[in-house]
Amino acid sequence: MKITGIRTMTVDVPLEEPVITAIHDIRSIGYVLVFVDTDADVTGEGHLFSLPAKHLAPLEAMTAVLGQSLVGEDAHRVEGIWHRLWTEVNFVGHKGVPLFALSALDMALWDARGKALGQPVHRLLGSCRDAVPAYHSGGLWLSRSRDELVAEAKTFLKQGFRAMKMRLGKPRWQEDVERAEAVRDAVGPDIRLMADANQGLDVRHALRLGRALEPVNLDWFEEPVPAYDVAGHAALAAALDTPIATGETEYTRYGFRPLIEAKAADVLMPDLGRVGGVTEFMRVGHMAQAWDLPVSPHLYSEPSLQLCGALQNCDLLEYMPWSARLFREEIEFEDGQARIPERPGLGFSLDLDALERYRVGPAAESAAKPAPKRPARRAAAKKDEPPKTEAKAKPKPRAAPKAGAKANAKAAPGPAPEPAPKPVRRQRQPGKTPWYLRGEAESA
Ligand code: SMN
Ligand code: MG
Repeated sequence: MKITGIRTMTVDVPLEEPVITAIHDIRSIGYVLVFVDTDADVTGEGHLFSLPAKHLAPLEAMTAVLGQSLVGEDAHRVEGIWHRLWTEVNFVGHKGVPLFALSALDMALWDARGKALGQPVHRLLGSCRDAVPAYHSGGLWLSRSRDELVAEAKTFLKQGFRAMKMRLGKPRWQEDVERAEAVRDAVGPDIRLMADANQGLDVRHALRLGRALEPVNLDWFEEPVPAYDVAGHAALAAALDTPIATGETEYTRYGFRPLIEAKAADVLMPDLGRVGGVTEFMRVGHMAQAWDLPVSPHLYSEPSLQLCGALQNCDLLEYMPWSARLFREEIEFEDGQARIPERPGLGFSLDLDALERYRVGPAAESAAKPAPKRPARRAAAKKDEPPKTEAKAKPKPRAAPKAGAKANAKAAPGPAPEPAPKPVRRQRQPGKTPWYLRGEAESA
């Protein structure tokens, strides 16, 4: 199965309400979508997300550039392609933008493989389960009042969830404890409750908070201190009974290995779009098995289901409803468990019609066609820019939540959503210089 071309597209999808954590104030999510075309009548789809969306341009550029070197390759050779790209990005670095790009391409290759072979990816990887417990992660934000936390936690229960995650990081640790106690009282002792400090604390603060939280019986205390502070995580893991979870900010097995060696984590949280795609997620998952450590995927709820279906030590999916708008299919829930899709490939297809209104960048030139010529000078590029008066997409009424999601989302949780910001649509200039190579950054 030969790769005939790589296409990319960027979208900026507004959130219904701002997301506030210790380090985030998120209004929209930017996505790079990547399509691997093949001569087998199959297109593999992958994606990565960007916070904030204005960083999409370099992410898309790197994805398109790495993708170009794959044309003519056998799409089944995912391991070989991974190694080739890894070697190619040695100079620019084995973390950051190159790894996001590699991850999205790897995801698309596994999707193509699965589609070509008529098998879901989890079966190609060695399947272990049909469904996985899912925790609701799309709420219980730091911005919620205590009453709102309690109401939202109860809503998640009504929706069928048996696990959920709240955020920590109030200036007074006593307030975090009161909030966690309120949620625990609301959900009862049998619900799995996790808490995420989003790297917002220092070790002393996290230690006092962690000790005071022990009676709340959290399933884990996530990213208590900055992700780079491996020793700090290790000190907390040694001092607390509550398991420490981290890893969403790490790249590749070489990021996870020191965490394991330092005993800095009781739960590892690889992020499919950052760790190095499906190929590298599996390596991290298997490495964790050698230490009897569990892994739980960070975000990327839909494609990560395939990893949950393939790794015995992966027993909890993070369910974040944001990404549901990307796909035609929905996650199916039953009794708090998410079913592992049996559809070929990753099992979720990008809903390009719905996403068109959020488009910020035209598809990069297909690698199958001659590469677009870069203008010799920036001044030349300016001529190709779209007129300054950009067409604004008519804000359509928001699509109703999809049916499958409704099964677990009958009541709208939390406070009334704010109106979504109007999406800005960039004019497409077919055949011209890709938008990210033009003279001026256009991303919002
Ligand atoms: C998180 C990460 C990024 C955006 C919002 C929340 C959080 C999580 O760390 O693990 O869900
Ligand atoms: Mg987190």
